[in-house]
Amino acid sequence: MSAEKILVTGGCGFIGSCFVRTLHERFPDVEIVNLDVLTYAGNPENLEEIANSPRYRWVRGDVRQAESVDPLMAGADWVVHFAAESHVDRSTSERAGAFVDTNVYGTFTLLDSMRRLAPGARYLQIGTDEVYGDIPAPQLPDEEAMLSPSSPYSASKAGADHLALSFARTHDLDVMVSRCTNNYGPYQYPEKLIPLFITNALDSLPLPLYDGGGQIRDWLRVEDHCEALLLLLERGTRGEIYNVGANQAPERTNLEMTEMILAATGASPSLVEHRHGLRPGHDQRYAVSTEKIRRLGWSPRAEIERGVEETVRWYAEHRDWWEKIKSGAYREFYEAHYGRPASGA
Ligand code: NAD
Ligand code: TDX
Repeated sequence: MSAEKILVTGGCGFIGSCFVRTLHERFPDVEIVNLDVLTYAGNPENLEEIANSPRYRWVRGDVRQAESVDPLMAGADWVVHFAAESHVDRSTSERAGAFVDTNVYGTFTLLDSMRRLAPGARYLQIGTDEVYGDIPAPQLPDEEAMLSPSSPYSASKAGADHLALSFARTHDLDVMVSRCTNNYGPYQYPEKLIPLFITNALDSLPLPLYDGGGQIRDWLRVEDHCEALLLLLERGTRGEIYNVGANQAPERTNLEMTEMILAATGASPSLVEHRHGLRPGHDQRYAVSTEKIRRLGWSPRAEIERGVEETVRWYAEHRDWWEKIKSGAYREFYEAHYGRPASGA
């Protein structure tokens, strides 16, 4: 461990908050600064348990604004960039501009600040496997594969990856890019498939399964992702890209994931509601080769059935966390997108 100050962006979101909790637990001598503007997806409650720690500080500010980023950058040893617009369904509507703005320009602002104020820091760009696009089975793209993003979300993330790597080459910065598959676990905003279906199932509400449910995602527990990111910060090679994924065998379709959620919640299969046309350009399959990070010594620990059961238990025991979200501004997006109310409320 060679860092004394770590700047994390987007730490009030799903994966960022897991990463901050992990850092806080693992590194007792490190100062953690979390820059998060709190979009609809950001929630300081995700980090309530360390809110009063003298080693942790949340600063409400925008990664797109140098005046927010610069004061936090000085002295940073690691910069870990999670902040993003992250929901594909929101990027396929008129909301797409926010994705370009935050994911591309926000990444630029952060890198430019690091170039000026912390040129010796190690930077990790949190990317996604979606940049490789729709992958025919049984292919597993490695880090050299061509990028072929399908949605404005994944295109903006591909742009961010390229910017990060361009700063490594042009300005000789210590930059790495990770590209992870779909995460699941506690504190995930209930717009993504797993938390949406779990919370709807717990309330006996319909589960809107898109396009037949035959699509494949390589589900990874968020804690396993965070372990991979720590390993990269400690042992990764500068300038390199690393895929991260569970390599589920057998691969699971969305329908199979839905059945696991139904089994774990005890909800009725009749809740499944087949929907079409809600995800234009819907990718059939995501999958990546993870040989490179596995060679560094990482492998996922969580097994999927148990992971889903534990996740269901967490949402069942934390209704206060998600009921507040589902009765707030989230309702507007839900009603516009699915054409029905988000809850019985
Ligand atoms: P999330 O939507 O839960 O959280 C995003 C966080 O970023 C929020 O706290 C939000 O307030 C903050 N944020 C957004 N715009 C900001 C801005 N302009 N300035 C400061 N903060 C801002 O996202 P997540 O699911 O935790 O994803 C985190 C990162 O991981 C993203 O970069 C995403 O692309 C990537 N990723 C996610 C997954 C997944 O399955 N969720 C998989 C691979 C990669
Ligand atoms: O209501 C739904 N019904 C449904 O069938 C929703 C929200 C999703 N789906 C399907 C679409 C996808 O095939 O489930 C699959 C997963 O969808 P999401 O949870 O929205 O995730 P995905 O689009 O795969 O993207 C996620 O993983 C990669 C994250 O949102 C990204 O931030 C990450 O980069």
